[in-house]
Amino acid sequence: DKCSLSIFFFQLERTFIAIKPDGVQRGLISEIMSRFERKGFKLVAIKITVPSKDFAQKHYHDLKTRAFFDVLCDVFSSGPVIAMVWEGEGVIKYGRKLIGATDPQKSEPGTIRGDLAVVVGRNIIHGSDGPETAKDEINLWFKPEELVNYSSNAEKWLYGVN
Ligand code: IDP
Ligand code: MG
Repeated sequence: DKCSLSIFFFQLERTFIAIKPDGVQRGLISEIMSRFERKGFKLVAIKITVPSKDFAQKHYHDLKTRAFFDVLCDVFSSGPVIAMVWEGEGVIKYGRKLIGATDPQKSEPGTIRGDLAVVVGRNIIHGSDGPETAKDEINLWFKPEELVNYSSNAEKWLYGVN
């Protein structure tokens, strides 16, 4: 019937995005989320949680040899984080564009860090840097059943599929 025909098939690329404790404390949750939402990306998982330091070290394990690793993990576990998974075509790479450069001083105006942050140690948001890290980070932060599969009404207008 007509209902079962209205199932759309998309490249279900997903990325892990976190609003860090400094972004939460500064009241930037909805500001940051709206940039992903208005772009056309789809929220498929979200939670608010205070990561333990041990969990922060797992999340940032790639950086464990860096001098700033300990401070980074302290800041990251210092308060609530908004952990999210966003879905859409090209969301991993384009999510990084929305976020801007690691150092807010080098982030372009119009990006999240360019518009809303000043120093690298308080750059308010995390985003996966590639397909492998996206998969690993989503698995670290969420159980499979916490990821919600649904089609949004906007998809046919975003992607032009009908
Ligand atoms: P990214 O968040 O843009 O992916 P990464 O190189 O993965 O950047 O570093 C993770 C986080 O570590 C950064 O977002 C930033 O908060 C922090 N960081 C990176 N480089 C420095 C530094 O040179 N000094 C202090 N903190 C840093
Ligand atoms: Mg990174």
